[in-house]
Amino acid sequence: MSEPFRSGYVAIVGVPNAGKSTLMNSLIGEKLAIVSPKPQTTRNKILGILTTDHLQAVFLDTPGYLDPEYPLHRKMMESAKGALKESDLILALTDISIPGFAPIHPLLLSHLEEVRKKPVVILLNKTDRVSDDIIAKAVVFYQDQLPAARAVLPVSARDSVNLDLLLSRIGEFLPVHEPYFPPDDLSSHPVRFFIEEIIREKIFFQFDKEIPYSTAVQVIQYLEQQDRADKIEAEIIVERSSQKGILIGKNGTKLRDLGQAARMDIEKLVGKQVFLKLFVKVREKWRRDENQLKSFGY
Ligand SMILES: Nc1nc2c(ncn2[C@@H]2O[C@H](COP(=O)(O)OP(=O)(O)OP(=O)(O)O)[C@@H](O)[C@H]2O)c(=O)[nH]1
Ligand SMILES: [Mg+2]
Repeated sequence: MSEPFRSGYVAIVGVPNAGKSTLMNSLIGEKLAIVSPKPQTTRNKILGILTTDHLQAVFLDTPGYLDPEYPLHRKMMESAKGALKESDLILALTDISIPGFAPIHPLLLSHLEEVRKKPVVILLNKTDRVSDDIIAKAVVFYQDQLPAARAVLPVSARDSVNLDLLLSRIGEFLPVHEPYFPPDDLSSHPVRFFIEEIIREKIFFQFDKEIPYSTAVQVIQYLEQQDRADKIEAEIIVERSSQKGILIGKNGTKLRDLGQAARMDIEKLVGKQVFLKLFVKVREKWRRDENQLKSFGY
């Protein structure tokens, strides 16, 4: 007799920069979630779907756990908590390349306590950067941090090391259930969302200091055109006019570079050529304003 089909939601949580988005992308085999070397890249709960012959795992990539400093941070922590509540299985990702290891964030521990009946698997990520000795020490350190965890598994999200094993462990924990999504679906977010994320990713790569953290992106127009490039207009929202100047650059060069980099990825996403027009707008203190946060999708 064949095994019954299993299906469920799998939350991926952990500190900023641990490699949560990288892990989800590697598991799914597509670059769905944006990734950057800077912390706090992910701001929303991002859904990614993996369907095999035996199972459907609906992954929820989340913003990294941090001490909230402003309302945007609080929204980010709410969305991580929401993912924990929706999930059937929790993958707690750690970065073991950090010397001495970082303890699991206290806010994550308290959120896990609220969902303590759910299985948690600890993933020790970035094993490609450390020795076997460090991996062995990390197993002990994190099992001690979270004694209720059902398993501790070393992985490299970037190099796809141990992900087959992880997938079979995921299968063990998912309930017997019909698939939630059609087998070919990779996500449930609209194309606009991914376009905004791609532009944000390029900002994370091309700008430093507070700029990536002070920007939001909104697609304001998407005009599909037959036999011609689609027309996309997007606004980049910043908090101060000085930031607007930095984003635009001398003679508009910075904004042009940004638009070019984003356009290439957007074209891969939509599978055709696009015209991308970017505008920069100042919305003072948007990160602290509930209404603006909502209108920007947070
Ligand atoms: N060496 C190595 N680097 C990795 C691995 N996984 C992720 N990274 C790198 O770590 C950095 C952060 O990766 P992300 O996937 O953006 O991390 P995240 O946990 O989603 O971060 P936030 O969204 O900011 O919370 C990127 O530079 C990745 O390339 C890994 O297994 N090995
Ligand atoms: Mg991320």
